[in-house]
Amino acid sequence: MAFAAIFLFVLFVSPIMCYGKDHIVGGSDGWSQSGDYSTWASAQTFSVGDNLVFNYGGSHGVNVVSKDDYENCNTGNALLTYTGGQNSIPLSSSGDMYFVCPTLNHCDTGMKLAIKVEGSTSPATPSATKSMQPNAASITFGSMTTMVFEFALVFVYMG
Ligand SMILES: [Cu+2]
Repeated sequence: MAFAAIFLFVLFVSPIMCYGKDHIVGGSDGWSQSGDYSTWASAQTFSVGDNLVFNYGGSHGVNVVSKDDYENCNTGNALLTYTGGQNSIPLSSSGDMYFVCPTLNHCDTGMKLAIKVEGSTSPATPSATKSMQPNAASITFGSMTTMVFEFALVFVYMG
């Protein structure tokens, strides 16, 4: 019984505890043809565990593409496609990610976004006190999750 409770905790509660920041693409203007997404992205710090949230009207969409396809506005090779007007895309690994609108000519007119996702374990710069706080918090949550998981493993071993 206790094991079941811990198992459920590890499965469902821990991911919520590790829930990261939501980055609303384009802010209140959302994902549209009038946005400047390189400027928007340069003001953000993307970390593993964060979410990228796209809000847009009906004629738009979101394709996850390769770097080449981003640069050439090629929408025919999408790695992932999102539709529906609102998407929350989890940033689950570090590295570069590229997004374009699949609608004809929208990428060429600026509906393209490149982001760099930083690993959550990368050390914070000493000068950036504000950004150190979330990092410290995520380390604490990470350690707690590990502790709980190990505790659950002990139960499995004993059982
Ligand atoms: Cu579009």
